[in-house]
Amino acid sequence: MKKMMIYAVMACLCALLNQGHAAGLIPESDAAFRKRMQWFTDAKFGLFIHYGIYAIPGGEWKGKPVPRYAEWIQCWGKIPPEEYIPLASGFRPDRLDADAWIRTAKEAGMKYMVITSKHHDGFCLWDSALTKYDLGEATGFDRDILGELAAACRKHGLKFCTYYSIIDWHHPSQRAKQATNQPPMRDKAGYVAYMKGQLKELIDRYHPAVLWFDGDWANWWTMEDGIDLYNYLRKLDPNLIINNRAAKRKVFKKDFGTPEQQTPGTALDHVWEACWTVNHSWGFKKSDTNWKSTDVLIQKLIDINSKGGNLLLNVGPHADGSWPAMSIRQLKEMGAWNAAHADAFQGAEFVAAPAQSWGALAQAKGATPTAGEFFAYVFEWPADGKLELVGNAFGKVAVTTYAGAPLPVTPVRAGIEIDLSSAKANPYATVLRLKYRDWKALVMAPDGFEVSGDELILQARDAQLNGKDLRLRDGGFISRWIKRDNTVSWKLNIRTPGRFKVRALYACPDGYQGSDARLTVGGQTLTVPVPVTAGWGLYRVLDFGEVTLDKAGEMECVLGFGKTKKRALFNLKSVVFRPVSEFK
Ligand code: FHN
Repeated sequence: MKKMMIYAVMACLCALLNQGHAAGLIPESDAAFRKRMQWFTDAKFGLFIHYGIYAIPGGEWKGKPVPRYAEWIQCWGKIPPEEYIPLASGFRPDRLDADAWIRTAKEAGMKYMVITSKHHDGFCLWDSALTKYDLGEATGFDRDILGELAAACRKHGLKFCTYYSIIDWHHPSQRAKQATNQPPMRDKAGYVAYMKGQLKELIDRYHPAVLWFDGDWANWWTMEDGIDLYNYLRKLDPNLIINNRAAKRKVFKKDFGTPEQQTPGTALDHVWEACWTVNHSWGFKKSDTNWKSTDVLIQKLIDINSKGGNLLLNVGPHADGSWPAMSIRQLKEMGAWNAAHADAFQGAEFVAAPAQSWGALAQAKGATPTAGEFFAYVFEWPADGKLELVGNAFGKVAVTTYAGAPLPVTPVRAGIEIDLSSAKANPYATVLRLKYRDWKALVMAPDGFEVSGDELILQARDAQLNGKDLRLRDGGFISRWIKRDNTVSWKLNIRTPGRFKVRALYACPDGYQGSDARLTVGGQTLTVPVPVTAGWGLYRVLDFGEVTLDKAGEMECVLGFGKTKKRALFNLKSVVFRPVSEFK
């Protein structure tokens, strides 16, 4: 009986954690939470800034490139503290123009900025009374750059927010000969008091709208510590928003979840914001020229917003406070597209409509199933000019280009087909308007497969993952399919033997495509090459062809690499067996 009680309590706790709540959190009604989060969920797009003394080496040490993120150079460059700490004396943000930073963000369509007030190296971008390892004392630089940025945010109507790392390689409690991702902890109570003191300084001086924590993976930091910190901060400022890394990001989802360098496959059951870099490294890295193209960035923003999330897009300024020219260009081009499509950017909101393999869907604010307007964002222009929008039934619908030119519409089996032959594709993303009455989502397998109800749908979340690298991610897709022997498998129960069309929903961006995917079921093997898709979060249908399953009963379906192996197979959401004929 006792064991049953324990399991019951654990089940309740997991259920609560899954909802993003956790025992001991400061009480707040759902309505009050929604009110407090309103500006954030409306914002859709924010600027992330990784700025600190790590920008001085910019990913190189003693003339040699150091791998991985530049803000981690003290760790990956194996730099002893006595060599790294003196960097601070040369840190002079002379060319930091706060007004230009925030104006550029505003023109891009961003509504808030998050800056690293203290990253893992422990260097503080403000003059803290609790340490000398800060802008005021370690550099002799006498400007209050956080104060300037906060003022510029107020002037331009953006929210000023600060990032703060729980890990602190400089603080005596965690100081080590070699900085690592799991620094020691010698005096937890003392360090927590230091953190709380610094956070109070930030709140009292700069009134950040969001405190964006990081470093939650530290093995000495617990959920209880996070809840205590969260409650402490909410009491200091009841309107403050705090990200889920204040506690443990894997189980804690308040105030918002923070997928990083990845976009969930579908909407999530909590508020969320995906953070991405415009190239690869968060901090400025001289050798990092992996700039994302503007179409990828715009499609990423649309894809994330269409799933109800925010995009927090990172820029890594040079040590002097100036920005890389490419970052300025990327934000300007994003801003031009957002301004030219304002109705479909800030005027749009999430709608629980079946995803489309060619792009994304959203609705105009205030739309209802009875009447309203959808925006269709076309990333992949159909070769034949016919765009099939599956999974949505309309009583009446009129489709036009964003500018309002009518487009012919034909009803099809699982939705409508739009004739784009008279429309012109936008190089970044083309927006169509669908003014409708009486919309409803059809019964859909996730992600756009039209279903007649007798399909067999094998979802990522139901698969057995055979390979320790494979990961099932938030939003229901499998990633990290990198080892040749990695496979996923399902048990298939065939009730009506027959011939089946087999398709998968996959994502495989440029540079990873080209492997063969091999699917075996019922003693048959289907092998197809994996074409490129526009990004890891942008899924397309992969057609494996047909199989004959002529016996009823249970069988195994296994999916993996074929003979050709490139850097990855793909990200996978689902495999669908659709009956094309039945054997009576
Ligand atoms: O280790 C950090 C990393 O340097 C960077 O700050 C990212 C941005 O969210 N967060 C951590 C990695 O999860």
